[in-house]
Amino acid sequence: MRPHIDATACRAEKALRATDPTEPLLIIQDTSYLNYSHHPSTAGLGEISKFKDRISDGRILRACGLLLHSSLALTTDGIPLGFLDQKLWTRTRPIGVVTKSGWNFTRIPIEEKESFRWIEAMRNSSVRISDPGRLIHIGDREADIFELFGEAKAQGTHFVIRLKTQQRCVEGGGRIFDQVETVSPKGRYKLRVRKSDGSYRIAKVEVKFYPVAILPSVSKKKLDSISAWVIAVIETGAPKGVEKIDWKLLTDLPVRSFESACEKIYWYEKRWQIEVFHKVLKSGCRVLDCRLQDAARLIRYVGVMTVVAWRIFWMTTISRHAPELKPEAVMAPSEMATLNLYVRSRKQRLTAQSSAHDWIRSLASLGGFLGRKCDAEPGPFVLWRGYLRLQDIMLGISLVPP
Ligand SMILES: [Mn+2]
Repeated sequence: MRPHIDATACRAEKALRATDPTEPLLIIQDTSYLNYSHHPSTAGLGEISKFKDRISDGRILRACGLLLHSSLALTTDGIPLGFLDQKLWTRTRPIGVVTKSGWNFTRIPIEEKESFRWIEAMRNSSVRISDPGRLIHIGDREADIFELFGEAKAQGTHFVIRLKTQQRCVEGGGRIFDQVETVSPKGRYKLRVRKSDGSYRIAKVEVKFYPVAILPSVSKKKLDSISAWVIAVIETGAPKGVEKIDWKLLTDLPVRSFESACEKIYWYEKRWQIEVFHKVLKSGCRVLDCRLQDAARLIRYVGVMTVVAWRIFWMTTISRHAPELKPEAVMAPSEMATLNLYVRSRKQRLTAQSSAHDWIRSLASLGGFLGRKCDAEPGPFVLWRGYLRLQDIMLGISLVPP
């Protein structure tokens, strides 16, 4: 991953230099569970879930596979610049300590917990950028970790994280989840939410915000309280049968106006892009089909494929959000030359003056994209297929003696 991470840091620095100093760069962290339970002969895989059991030959097996924790650098326009940090591993031992009352996670120091990955990732990605103050780390409910809030302060960086812990207490008494109920809404906002069938719906939400000083949990009493702002996003009039939007976000950035709250919500909405990346990796690049028989090999394979998947994902967003970019930004000269050999009619051949958008569409056409008037921009799957074919064509050419 090293060269990719270095190149991402370089792209991130360029993006920061090219934009206004008030413009942040989003660092989206998330964990994806790669389930290889259907490959029973692969050795060295760890458990990925305590719950998802299946029965085979009368034995109960837990879902097993790899865990992937990524920190994706994303511009506020939604262009993924790459990963500033990544961790790919298998679980070798159960997490937590079993006490009389069951699993106990609070007695373990954070450095030994698996959730330490969030703190490590924040640290690693912050030190790779010259001005960590312009980074906003975004995380879902899994990132509701008290030490992570403190780490942001230590690194001089910022966060917008969704709260999970019902018990989060604040100075002056009370719990955030109870307090929110008593605060009156400051305005309304519209969210575009993805439904389970892949389509979108518009959710009307009420926005509330107020400052808090968060206390550490009882077992971490030594830690200082953290000053932050809560932004609550609560859907009103949700249609029947859908899960109502109810987000309690926490940010260390001051939220003094409704506009400022909406900006943070907008950044949090961008978190979805990492889920899109996971989909490109799994469904687009088909990493779950890989039949390597050893976890260590599988880790190396998936590691390489994350970079390939990022590139496909990046191309997809470039052709949608920055179509006028120069083609050299997305393709190597050898790839462009080969692609042009494949295009039969001289009229349709592209030149160095053609935009990245046109080149990406041409690559997609190798994957079966028809480019009719009614077609949307090419998606990751068709680009992945086009990319594979292009690599094969290039290999074929290289095998022919000059
Ligand atoms: Mn997650």
